[in-house]
Amino acid sequence: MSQRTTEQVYGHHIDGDWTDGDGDETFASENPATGETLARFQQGTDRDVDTALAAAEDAAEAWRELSYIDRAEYLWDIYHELRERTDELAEIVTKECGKEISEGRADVIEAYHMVEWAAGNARHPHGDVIPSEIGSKDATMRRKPRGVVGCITPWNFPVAIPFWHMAIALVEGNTVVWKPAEQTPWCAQIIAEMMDDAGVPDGVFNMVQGFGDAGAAISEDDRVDTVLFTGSAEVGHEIASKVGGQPGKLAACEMGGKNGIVITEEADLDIAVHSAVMSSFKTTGQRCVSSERLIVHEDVYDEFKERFVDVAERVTVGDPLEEGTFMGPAIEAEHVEKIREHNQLARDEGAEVLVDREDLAAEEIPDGHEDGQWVGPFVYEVGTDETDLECVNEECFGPHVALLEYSGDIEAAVEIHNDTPYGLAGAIISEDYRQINHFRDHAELGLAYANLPCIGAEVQLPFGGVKKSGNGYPSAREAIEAVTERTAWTLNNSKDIEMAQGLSADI
Ligand code: UN1
Repeated sequence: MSQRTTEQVYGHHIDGDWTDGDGDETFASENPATGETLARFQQGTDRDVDTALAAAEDAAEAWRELSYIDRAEYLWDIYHELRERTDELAEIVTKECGKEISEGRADVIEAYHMVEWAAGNARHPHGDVIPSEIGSKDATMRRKPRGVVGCITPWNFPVAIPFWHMAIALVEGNTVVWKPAEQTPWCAQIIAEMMDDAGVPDGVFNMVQGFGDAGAAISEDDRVDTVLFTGSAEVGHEIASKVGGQPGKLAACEMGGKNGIVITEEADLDIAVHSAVMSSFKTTGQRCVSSERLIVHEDVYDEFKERFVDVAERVTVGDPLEEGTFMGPAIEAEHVEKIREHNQLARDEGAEVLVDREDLAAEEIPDGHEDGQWVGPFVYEVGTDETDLECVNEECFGPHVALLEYSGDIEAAVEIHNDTPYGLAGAIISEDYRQINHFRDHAELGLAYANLPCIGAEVQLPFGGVKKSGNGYPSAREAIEAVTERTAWTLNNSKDIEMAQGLSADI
């Protein structure tokens, strides 16, 4: 099932059927490490989205009538398949998005963790019993599915993030129309095959391959009740303002950040270097939680800088399928260009460049990988009076990281940390609990870590950001809020009508 041919063109999955859809255009999935074409796919049109939404609407009523536990049964099948095929799927993730193989595996593992959480949660309470002022009244909160959920997902977690959205939406009784990232259609095809194999009823799950126009057609359609989006700030802000602003519609968007790590004078520098290298360079800096700012106290600055630069100079950038490679390629040529532009911006703004592996040396590029999208670490320093430079405020989404030296106390560090329009993930490295607690209470973040990298969140935690990083949590427990309505359900057990707030019931 996972063998693909480049002759066949794979289609969409709409209303329980595989279909080529309405369009004539096709697009290719490419291995960013080699430039090789992996498979070809149909490019979805507005009409395909329309057909998928009609199917999702038709299927909604019967799906919501099933019990939570019956709906979860479909996901348990997928859970077992993801577990059984982890290594095979990890290789596909790595081939299609270039993440090194342990990350490919972690992506699939994160996916089945999410499926396990969502399906297991079907047996947990889904409402509240709430006290009433009136003894004879039963007051409760009951949940109902919102209806049709549009899911728009990124390429960097091509298996995990689709399940963040869809596992929750489906178990809660919604039907789904999904537009996967155009860079990872092969992973999407496999997920759709799993839904098909699990026998998810026709129209409950629909997948339309394609580009941003197909995503926009989903998010802007009135039949969609909730949009779950994870991806770039540019697209997320557009969806949040267009969709979130419409009465009756809801958008939970999680976007990027200009994530920072504060390394205080009380830091264990082994932990500091290790955490910073993981946070800045894993996934070639292409996680929305990757760190692009290291805010380091003057007392430890020189030593930290020397050790960090040393590792950044020698981390392996190479064949992502080889165990032990630290960083694979960037996702595509256009993105390499964007990373280069960010690096150039730092140079133009007068930053002191400490590591420049933008052009990898020819001997670093593995044989047969000459057409890969290679770009290595870029590290620079700027003064603390330069925190308004564009290079330290705009997200690069690459292995591009600034060192900022600070003096003074933890308050000063947190002030620099917060001086960005974003607020997704961040960390403090310190052995002093007062500094750690100050960071916990004052850093403007959705995900805050102490003495750890700021990547690698677990699925049972809330995942989302503050400020420009998002307006919602499209995963785990918090995603339930986005895909359900809450009804305050009140029942009178008496023959008399008695009102709250002392309101007279006399007529
Ligand atoms: C993303 O960065 O786009 O916390 C998602 C992490 C992963 C998810 C990252 N669990 O690093």
